[in-house]
Amino acid sequence: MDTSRRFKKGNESEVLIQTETNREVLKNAPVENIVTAAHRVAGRSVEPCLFGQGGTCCRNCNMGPCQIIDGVEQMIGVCGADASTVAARNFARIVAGGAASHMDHARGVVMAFLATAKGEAPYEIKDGIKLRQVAMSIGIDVAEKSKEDLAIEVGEKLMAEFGQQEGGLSFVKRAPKPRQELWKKLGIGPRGVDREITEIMHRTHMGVDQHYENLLFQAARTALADGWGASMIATELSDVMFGTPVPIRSRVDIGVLKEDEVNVTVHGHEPILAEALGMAARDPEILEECKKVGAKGINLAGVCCTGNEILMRKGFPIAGSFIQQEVVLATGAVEAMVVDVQCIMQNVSRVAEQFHTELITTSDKAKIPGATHISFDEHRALDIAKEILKRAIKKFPERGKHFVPVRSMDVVAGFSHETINYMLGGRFRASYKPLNDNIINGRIRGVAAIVGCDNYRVTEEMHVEIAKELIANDVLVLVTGCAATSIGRTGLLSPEALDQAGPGLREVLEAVGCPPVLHMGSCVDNSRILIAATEMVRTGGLGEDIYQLPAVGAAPQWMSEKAVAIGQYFVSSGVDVVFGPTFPITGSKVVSDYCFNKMKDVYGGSWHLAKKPSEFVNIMVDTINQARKDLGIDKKKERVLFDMAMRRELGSPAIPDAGCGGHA
Ligand code: NFS
Repeated sequence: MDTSRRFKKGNESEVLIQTETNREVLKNAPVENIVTAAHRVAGRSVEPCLFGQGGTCCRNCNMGPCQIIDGVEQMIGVCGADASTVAARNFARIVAGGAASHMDHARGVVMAFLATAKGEAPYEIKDGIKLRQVAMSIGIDVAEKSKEDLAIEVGEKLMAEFGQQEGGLSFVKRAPKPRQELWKKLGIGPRGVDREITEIMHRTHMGVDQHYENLLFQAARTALADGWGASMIATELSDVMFGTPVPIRSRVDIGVLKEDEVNVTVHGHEPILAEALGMAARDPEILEECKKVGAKGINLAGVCCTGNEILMRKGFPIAGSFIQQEVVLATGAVEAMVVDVQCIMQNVSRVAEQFHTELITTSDKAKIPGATHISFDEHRALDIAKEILKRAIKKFPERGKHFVPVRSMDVVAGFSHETINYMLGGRFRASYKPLNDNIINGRIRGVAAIVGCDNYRVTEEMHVEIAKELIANDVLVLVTGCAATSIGRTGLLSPEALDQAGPGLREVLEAVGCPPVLHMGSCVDNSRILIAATEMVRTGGLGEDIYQLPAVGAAPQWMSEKAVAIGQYFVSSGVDVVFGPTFPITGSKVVSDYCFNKMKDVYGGSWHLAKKPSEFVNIMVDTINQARKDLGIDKKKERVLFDMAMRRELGSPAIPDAGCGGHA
């Protein structure tokens, strides 16, 4: 496709949304007319399909596709399926797609974990304390077992839960008791990880489950198998294997690329590949090869959630979030982009082709035309990682004209549940009590998670606007995924940003040197937020179940199916969740009413839809205030309302060295 004619204005084409750095790179890129997803969004001649957007296009059989219009008798499906059935079926399939991604990711982690425990992979069991905690939490006797034997037992038990047919998942038992009872009563306790996906695909096949509520219960069960199953398995075992994150300083944005080093960006999701590349990048043999081509070393930088994984465990910088993946390559300064799975735009291959950059796929599940494929196998992880880096080093002398922006921002990441425990409670009395106490006394109004993707279809940097207004209102903000990266680009992941927090939040966090926005990791690490919420309940004073907490979640720029699966496991765990600017069931009034209202009665939390940052904030603060009222802790607290002038004034601060956190 010749797209150049459509973008006569060159790299500065009018696009819907760009980060400042994206604009700068595209303006100065050594190759003209680089076309990114932003250009394609802006250049589309047709509006997004309303049936698709509202979830009422059915293509599950070959009598269709059928476009259903809610309430119009002639516009039900050929089989008779109405808007509620089709919207619920499509929604369930979205959840299945998202959950399956986390489940397959988790399976890979368990396989690497077992290989490590058996001494067949070059990683090690880094966090022996967490290994014992995890083992005990899933009912394994830890007495007198070597680290390796215990790890094998833990790995095998969790691996068996993928193919399990009956019973429950071990980590589900970590949820507050009333929540477990509710899931039991509703019949949505997940039985096995893979079983729930298969059942969704079966039940959404033509002519099977046709009751929207029944379909949505299976979507909830599958989402729970993700959040309290697969994602939690992935996070917990990654921590045991690669180390539980502690506060660590690093930088984010495209300016982390280096002039005098071999730039290797690692993009995707699985920490196993990135960890191996990190080990290989410091190998003397590789450093020697670098010297030979006049490079000072390997600069490994992450993109998307791989970035979050290696940022929070190793302090490697993040070059970009989802909407920056093509632009990172447009610098012409990247020798290799190494990818594994998920959120990799096919167009990275076209952009890479215009430079010396080699695109390397590594998962046999994810190949891209035009890319070099090097199959990754954890048993040979280090050798493969070295082979990849050697290819990148060879490319270094071929680097031609390029442009590396100066812009990058200091961040402090690494706020695992364990870290929050220690930071707030102190090393010897690790506890959530100080957090709960400060919520009860009103210094902290509540807790909000801003998660999920960034998305070129959204015209504003919503994450940032929302986060700023929430912290100004004394709401502690937790972030993961690309939302974390985009918020990091503006300096809010640094203790210096406490200036922008309300007086109560500032007072509490200043004492421990935390930023007002806590980076909790990748999207799989949203399971950390479930654990943190459970711990808040367990600590006491804020109710008996998660739905009572003054807590709320949002994914204002979501694009991936994974985000919907995550949202659903939060809702089913009792948390109110705000998505926008669109939501894929709005074509059915019945399903909309169910998701936006009735789920509140069923789970204690429901979905909400918002379009603008102010709408997100209103819903989020109101939800928190209501929870405070219900708990009887709603002492009068002035609400800070932002007008345009205040928003402008809160531009990105210049951040000097961050005070909190360890080495980078
Ligand atoms: Ni989450 Fe991560 Fe980013 Fe969205 Fe994609 S990288 S797993 S799906 S785009 S946050």
